[in-house]
Amino acid sequence: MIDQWFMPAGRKHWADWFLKEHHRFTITGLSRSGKSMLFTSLMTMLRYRSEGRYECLPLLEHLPMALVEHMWIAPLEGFAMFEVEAHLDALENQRWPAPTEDVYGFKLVVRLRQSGAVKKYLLPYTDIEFEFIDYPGEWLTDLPMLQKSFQQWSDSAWAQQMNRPQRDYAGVWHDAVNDFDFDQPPTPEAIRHLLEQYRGYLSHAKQNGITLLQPGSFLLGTKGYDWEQHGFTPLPSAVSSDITHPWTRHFSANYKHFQQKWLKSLQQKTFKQADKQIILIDLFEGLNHSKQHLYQLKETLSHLADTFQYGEDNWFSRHVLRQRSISKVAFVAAKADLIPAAHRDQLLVLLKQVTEGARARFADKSVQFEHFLVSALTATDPGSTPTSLRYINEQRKYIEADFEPLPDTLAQMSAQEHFPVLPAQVPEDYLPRILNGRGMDRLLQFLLGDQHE
Ligand SMILES: Nc1nc2c(ncn2[C@@H]2O[C@H](COP(=O)(O)OP(=O)(O)OP(=O)(O)O)[C@@H](O)[C@H]2O)c(=O)[nH]1
Ligand SMILES: [Mg+2]
Repeated sequence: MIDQWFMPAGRKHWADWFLKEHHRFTITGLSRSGKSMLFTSLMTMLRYRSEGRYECLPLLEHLPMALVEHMWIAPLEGFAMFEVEAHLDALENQRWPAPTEDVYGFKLVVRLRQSGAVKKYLLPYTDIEFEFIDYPGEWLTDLPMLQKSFQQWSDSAWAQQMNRPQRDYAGVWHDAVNDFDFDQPPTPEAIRHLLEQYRGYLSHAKQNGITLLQPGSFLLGTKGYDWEQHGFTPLPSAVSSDITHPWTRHFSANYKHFQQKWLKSLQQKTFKQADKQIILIDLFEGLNHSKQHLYQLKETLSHLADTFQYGEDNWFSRHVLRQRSISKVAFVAAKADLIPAAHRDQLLVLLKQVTEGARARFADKSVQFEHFLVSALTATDPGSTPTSLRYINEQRKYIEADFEPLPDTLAQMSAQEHFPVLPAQVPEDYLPRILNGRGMDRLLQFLLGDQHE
């Protein structure tokens, strides 16, 4: 049996089977939650640290370091390379990375040295590949549409727009629908008019911190889904309940097209099985607006729970990390530097409340949850008191701001209350600030580390 492995063909087979272990991480994060900044920091840290010959790699605390021979970053097959240079250029010019409009990837390859005498001879190294995929957050919120018919989606979209906070931004769109004559045939002009109105609502609501916006893909530029050709909008239930209605027929057909030609391939390519799940959450947008916005975020996260997928036991886990196959999900609050250290415990409490609905969906599964805070780029400095921070404002003045404590619970927050978010700009010394990012080691440990800490 062993003899076979010495033969080139056998060795090759062995190599294909065991030498390449893939671990895929898609960070699940809504639009503007900080995914691209997080990947930019992650890649920059990995680069710097791997060039530093790993001595300063607390991130790999749980990986037997004697086994690591070398690690490097490489393009990911089938994906355009994650635009780290463009993002670093933006930071160099004191701008945050631009919103993502397409899918990008990269991989971290960790080459392991085998320690056992026999293994060492048979397997001079093992490449473990960690794949990272970045995508526009708008794509994510569209995935639950795969499970719905046009009519179901249309009805749920209406219902959501009738509730606050969405209702506050839907007035123009609702007026346009009230004034619209659905007895006219769905001509290209009439369709365009309705689509423009609906897109107007989506982008207005997005600018005002709404996360539950479907289809989010309609908000992106020209690279994604061709909504001008194959777009649709929700229809009043009097129309959508009649499947023979010309508007219902037309939009149902476009909706199916969206599911088949767009969402299915998106799910297969971009949101394929991930080994561990990180759900990146921006609480500041909600805090900036209102309590209803935070409840709305909570609702969005529980809708997304259906699209979460979990990894299974694999060779790497069993033999290198000695894990059992327990799924693990980390809910991570991004941009923690936007709040003083004195209030961060409260932010964590709020994070746990916002994820309650999503967690309840897994009550019957063996899933472990972690909650922690991260800042990919610590753009603020401690202020003169424990409750203040210093930061660079939009006029590029370095100023200090003091913070009220966050509410103890969401329920305690009054309907009018809101917590303005700091418009912190990118500091000139962004690089050391990336390398000292808060919570990044915890994040990497979660991704690469032992499950039984
Ligand atoms: N202070 C601070 N702000 C951050 C941090 N990370 C992201 N931001 C802010 O959040 C914004 C969105 O971050 P991105 O990384 O572009 O978010 P994204 O999830 O990639 O967004 P999409 O590409 O639109 O899906 C940035 O433009 C920054 O203003 C951080 O670590 N600290
Ligand atoms: Mg992005």
